[in-house]
Parts: sequence; C-alpha cells; structure tokens
Amino acid sequence: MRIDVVSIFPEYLAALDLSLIGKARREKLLDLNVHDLRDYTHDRHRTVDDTPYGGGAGMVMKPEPWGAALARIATESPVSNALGDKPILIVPSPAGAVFDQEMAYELAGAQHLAFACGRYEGIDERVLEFASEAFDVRPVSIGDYVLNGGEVAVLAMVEAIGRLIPGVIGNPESLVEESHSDGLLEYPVYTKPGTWEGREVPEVLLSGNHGKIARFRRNKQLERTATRRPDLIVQLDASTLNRHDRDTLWHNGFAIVEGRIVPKDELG
Ligand code: 6GU
Repeated sequence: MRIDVVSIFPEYLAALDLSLIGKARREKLLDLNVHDLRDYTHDRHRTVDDTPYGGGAGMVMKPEPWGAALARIATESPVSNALGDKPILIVPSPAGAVFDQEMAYELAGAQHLAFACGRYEGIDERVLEFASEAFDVRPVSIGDYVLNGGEVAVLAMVEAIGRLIPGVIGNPESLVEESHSDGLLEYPVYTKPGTWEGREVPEVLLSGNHGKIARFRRNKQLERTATRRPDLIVQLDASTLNRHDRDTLWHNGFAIVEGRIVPKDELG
C-alpha cells in the first residue's frame, strides 16, 4: 500500500518510523511518504494560512499550496486509471464521519491513501471540491473531541490501518480475537505469576477445560461491553447470540424483545 501524508509539521509523523509500522515500511509492505505543505508555497514566508472570508476567529489554510501538493500526489498515484478508480483522500476533521474498526478494514484494502492534515480553523472548502476530481475524498474524525490539527489523528489512523495490511502482523489470528472484531470489547488477559500482590488468576483459566474457558471469556466480553459500551450491545445482531449469551446480557441489564436488544430500563 502507498500512503502520502501532507502536513506543515512533517516531524510529527516521525513516530511512523517506529515499531510495527516502521518495520512494515522497511519490509516494503508500506510505502509511506510525508510531504511538507510549505514546499508547495512560493512566497518568501512560505505562507499557508490567511484570514477567513466572512470574518470569525482564527485562520484558514490557503487553497493554492494544497492544490499543488494534492495534484502532485494524484499524478504519482498508482491507482488513477481509465476505469475511474481513484486514490482515497482522508481529510482529518472533527466534522468528519467517525473512524472505526470497520473503516480501518475497508481502508486497509485500498492501494493508495492520502491524508491532508489541516491546522488552524481548517482548509479552504474549495480544496475538497477540487480534490474530488482526482480522489475519493473522505472527511474523517477520530472521536468527539477537538485536536489542534490532523497529525495526531493520522498517527492513530495509519497505525490502525497499517496493522491490518496482510503480512504486517506476524500472527494474523491475534486480529480475530481483539476488541471490536466481533462488535464486543476484548476479554481480560492474565499471565504468570498465578498469584500476584495477593490476587489470583481466575481459576477456570488454569483448568485446561477449553469449553469452559471459551464461555468464561465470552461472558467477560459481554459483561464489559454492557458496562462500558452499552451503545455497542444494542447494535449486536441478536440472532448471533446463544442462550448463554442472552442470559449473560439479561444479568447485565439487557433484554431481547422481538429480536431486538434493549436496555431493561427502557422497557415499559
Ligand atoms: Cl481527525 N482532526 C482534528 N483536528 N480534531 C479531531 C479529529 C480530527 N478527530 C477528532 N478531533
């Protein structure tokens, strides 16, 4: 996969040289290129921002450097072709669609992703219109809070996407059991010593009874998700739940009514 990131703080992306993503780059599974937006300015001060039309607080990123940077990336894209295929341009923004594991999987299947890191109050809206000629443009948020710029969001998204590229994770089975892969949070994990600070590892995990262990872990997933993320429980497909699952959910505040999962406290 090819990834291009445009930023006025390219040093922010240095963390992508490290760990699993750095290794994927060295092994050529990931061709990651970071670009300094100021390299696409022409004035002595390398200006990237200006005051907003219509007034208001803060500054807006000027369209010209963005147009030049994105045109260059589009020209070099391995994707653009006669069939109308386009690379994907992610525009990090608190006003975007929320990034989740499903989106990470979808994006991990792309050949070419570009990220446009805005700062200040954002990028002149015409840049997104212009870019949509050459890119599939997607404004994306990493959650309901505000960052000063897109760089930290790009670090999070590139890590989430990059680890899903085949070959990047040594043991792909670890992807099957992790949080969000089945719509539930992960079960708790333990390692040696068996007793630590007076606390025991749950006995069932030492039993060697694989059926019981699987049920224990599934119950923990359901309990945790019900307590911490009730919004995920109501999105589950009730038809995938067995009678043990339904019983566990009942004991954690959820009922199944006409095939729908509902919090018991919302029942009449
Ligand atoms: Cl993607 N960008 C910025 N600037 N703030 C955010 C965000 C992104 N996601 C949540 N807050």
